[in-house]
Formats: sequence, structure tokens, C-alpha cells
Amino acid sequence: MKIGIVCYPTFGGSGVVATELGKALAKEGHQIHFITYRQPTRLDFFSENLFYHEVDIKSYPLFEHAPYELALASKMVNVVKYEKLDLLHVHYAIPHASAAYMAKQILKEEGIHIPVVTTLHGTDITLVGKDPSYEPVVTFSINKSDGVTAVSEDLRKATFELFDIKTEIEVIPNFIDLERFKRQKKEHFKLAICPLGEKLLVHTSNFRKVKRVEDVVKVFYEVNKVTPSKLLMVGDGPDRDKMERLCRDLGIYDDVRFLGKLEAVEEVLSVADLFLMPSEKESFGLAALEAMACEVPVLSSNAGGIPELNIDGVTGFVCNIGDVTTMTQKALEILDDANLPGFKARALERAKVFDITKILPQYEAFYHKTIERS
Ligand code: GMT
Repeated sequence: MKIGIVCYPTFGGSGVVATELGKALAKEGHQIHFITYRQPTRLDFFSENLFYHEVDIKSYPLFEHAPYELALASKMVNVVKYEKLDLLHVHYAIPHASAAYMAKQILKEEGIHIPVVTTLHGTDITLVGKDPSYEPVVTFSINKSDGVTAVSEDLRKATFELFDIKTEIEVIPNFIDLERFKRQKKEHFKLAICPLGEKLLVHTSNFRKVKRVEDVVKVFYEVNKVTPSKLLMVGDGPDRDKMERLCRDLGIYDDVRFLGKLEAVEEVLSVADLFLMPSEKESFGLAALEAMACEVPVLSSNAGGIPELNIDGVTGFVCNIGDVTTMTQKALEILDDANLPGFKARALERAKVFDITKILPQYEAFYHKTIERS
């Protein structure tokens, strides 16, 4: 198939999923055309089946905000027409699904039919999408998509609860490349960070409010009192400065390292003993899956779709959002030398359920189904 993939090209989970999906489809022999405003972060190599079309956003003194959605729709029209695409797969409803609808209508005028698949990722539904300033367009463009998928059962349910949806939504969970995300031998790295054999806790996120990074610091502060530990904070975002200040105020700054955005996050995960995800909202929790694939148990909140991934008492623990006391107890239980190897092994077993080789055929089947019925 010739497939156009539209996504946000940055470090965000939806962009990562879209890029990895495109790369895997290209390996299977499909021709993949990425349509975005910047080269996706993980698309930095040449492959005969991968193409990248940059959206030109023309500025003009009259525009306080350049109309990205129009530039995107125009680019979609041209790529579909000239590259003879079979399908458009847009990741994240806003504004990709509505831009795709516009492109579809323009192409229809020229006698070209292009089926559109929309994948919902979470914040496009639970945070931004339900805001009254976007809700009517989100509802409309989901209903007008030829096929809709959500990355978890919880997100599917939330979409029906928050919007007036008249179409089916199929759950296709996120996936992991187990060739890339696996525990690597990085003992020298572990020794440098934990010279006295301390336990190593890791958090990765975009440091936004929904991630509740403060709970990460608070849990670490309490754990460190009982079990000597270190904390690695990967990623960057609005709450980072506040968290650095909190660590200084709590007197734990020497035990916490803020690493910023990292491309090779699997190297850090390879030496971790526990991954912390106390989020307030999380449709799936891709970062936790990456940790589990590297044999790292997960201590998480029970937000959104996380419990569909992290199995309470098996691959880690699932606690109520904001319950730092229970999170601390559970973290200590996982880190206990008698328990840790079991949790690590079970985290890897669980990650295997989401192996890309198992999920990719689900997308291919969904594309065929959408093309046939549209
Ligand atoms: O978590 C974020 O803030 C980024 C966001 C995105 O759209 O990139 O992530 C969402 O999509 C990921 C990929 O499907 C999911 O793994 C994340 O759970 C989801 N985030 C939220 O629902 C908050």
C-alpha cells in the first residue's frame, strides 16, 4: 500500500508511535509518506520506502497565527494526488483529522477518493479536544473519518463519553520494538551513577502538569530515606525548573540527575530498577512500555489506560493518582532484593504482548478493512 502518515514530529508519544509505525510498515514493503512540518525525530536515515513531505507554513504580516491546518490540507491534497496514495493515516485528532477531511473533500472534486484513518492518542481527547474551543470540530472529524482507532480501551470509552460519536472505534494498542528496547550491558554507567550499589529510579516525560512530576520527586525522597537510591529524570518541559528547585529544597539534589531530552533512552532504562509514572492522565503510557521492555518494573498511577499495560502486583504496582504514601510503600516492595528479579522478568514478559510484530498486522488489517468499506 501507499500510505500517507500525518503526525506531530516532536518527542511526544503520538509522534513516536506514528514514526515507528511508518518505519515498520516500510520494512514490510509498504510505501510510506510522512507529511509534517518537520522531519520526525526518529526518521533520520534513508530507506527506499520512506518519504518525507514538509508542510510549508507561509507567514504574512496579516496573520497573527499562520493557518497551519490549511497548509497541511493543501500538502495532503498534493501528496495524495501526485504520489497516488491509497490511504491517509492521521495521528492525533487536532488538527490532523479535520485537515484530512478538508483534503478529502478537495480531492473528491477532482474525482479522487482517499480513505482516512484517524488514531486517537489521548490528549487530543481528554485534554485539548474536549475544550469547547475545539469540541465541535473534533466530534465532526472523528465521525467523518473512514476508520478510527484508539490506543487503549480506556481512551475508546472516554471518547464515547466526551463526544457525540456515531462511528465505531477500534482499539489497537501501542507497540514496542523489542530489538531496540532491550536491556543492554551498561554496568559502567550504573557504577558511575550508583557507585555504592544504590537502587536506580527513572522517570521520563515532557514535564507537563498531567505527569505529576512532583509525585516522582516526593516518592523518591521517601524511598531514599529507607533504601539508598538515585533518580534519573529524562525529558524536559514546563515543570522542570520547579522540580529542580524542589530537589534542592528537599536536600536531595545530589541524588537526582536531570538529563534533558535523550534520544537513546533505552541506555538509561537498561540500568534502571524502577520506572515511575504517577500521571494524572495517560491514555496508554508508552514510556512505561519502553521501560518494561528493558526489564524495568513500573510504579504507576491508575490513570486512563495505564492499568491495561501495568498489571498491579505483577509487573509493578498501580496506585490511586496522588497517593504518594502508598506509592512509596509499593516502590520499596518492588525494590526489595527478594522481589526485584521477579518484577523485572514479569515486566519483560508483559512488554512482549505489545511486540510490534504482533501489533503491525492489526494496523494492516484495519487499513484493508477501511479501504474496502469506504
Ligand atoms: O503524554 C503526552 O503528553 C504526549 C502525548 C502525545 O500525544 O504525544 O501522549 C499521548 O499519546 C501517547 C502515544 O499514544 C500515549 O502513550 C500517552 O499515554 C498519551 N498521553 C496522555 O494521554 C496524557
